[in-house]
Amino acid sequence: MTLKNSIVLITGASSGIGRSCAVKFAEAGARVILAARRKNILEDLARELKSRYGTEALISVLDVRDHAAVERAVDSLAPEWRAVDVLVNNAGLSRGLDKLHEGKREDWEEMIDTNVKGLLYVSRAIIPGMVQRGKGTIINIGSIAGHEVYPRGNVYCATKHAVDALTKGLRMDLIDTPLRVCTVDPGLVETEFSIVRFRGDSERAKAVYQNVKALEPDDVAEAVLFCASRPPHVQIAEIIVFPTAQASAAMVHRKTP
Ligand code: NDP
Ligand code: 8X3
Repeated sequence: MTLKNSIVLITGASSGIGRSCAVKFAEAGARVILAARRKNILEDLARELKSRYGTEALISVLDVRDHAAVERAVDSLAPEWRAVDVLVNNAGLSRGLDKLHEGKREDWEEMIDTNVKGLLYVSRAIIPGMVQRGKGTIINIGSIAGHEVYPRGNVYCATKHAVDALTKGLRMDLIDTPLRVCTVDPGLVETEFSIVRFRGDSERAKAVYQNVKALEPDDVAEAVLFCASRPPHVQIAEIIVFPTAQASAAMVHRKTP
């Protein structure tokens, strides 16, 4: 299915997997709506996409945790941007790696509000239009943490298990429509994810990717693009992508330096 001139809304487009998705969709000729909180980064990305691919890109400075802001952002889309063809629900984060009984309430709330409620708010605002138009692909970025739990992953893993349940539930609820619901669930990807998780502790973040060739954001974005570009009768339900040196959430082979 060609993506040329299709409208693709990507949450969390300012970094990592979301940014790579924006580049891949732009390369494929799509028009992109770039949503995240960091305006300057989105502006730079929009400029880059315009100069590299001639892409029409719209910036949406948005905190997905704010349901009123999400509704306003979608309601205020100009008519030529309204008919979103592909929604990539990517915005997400992890905070901390603590034992549950020692965890911080504010970390739990940020993860649940972003990864679960944020995804719900954006989906609720965008999907009715897709249903009305009889066309649309929703691609959630889950995680291997949505299939397996790892020590100290407790709440982050719970949010990604919730994303898995929401993906499956949504697919059932849309069964009588032409809409498609997909999930791309990566293992270890080197992005800002660990810097965010460890609140700027770059040494600790670097250690996560030490002595292992992690996935690059482009590797995941290619899987997302694959889901979106299948013929209309093909629905890729789920793709799990690991680095070659990973076999489960907690089993990563690190080369001895
Ligand atoms: P990054 O930290 O590099 O990117 C996260 C993106 O989410 C940023 O663009 C950030 O933008 C955005 N974001 C975070 N909170 C909000 C918010 N409240 N409102 C709007 N946007 C928000 O991490 P990744 O690219 O790795 O993460 C992307 C997704 O992939 C997440 O859902 C993550 O859980 C998932 N994932 C990551 C893996 C990994 O190993 N890296 C593996 C499996 C899944 P801004 O700060 O500008 O708002
Ligand atoms: C991010 C990957 O394994 O750190 O979802 O949870 S992991």
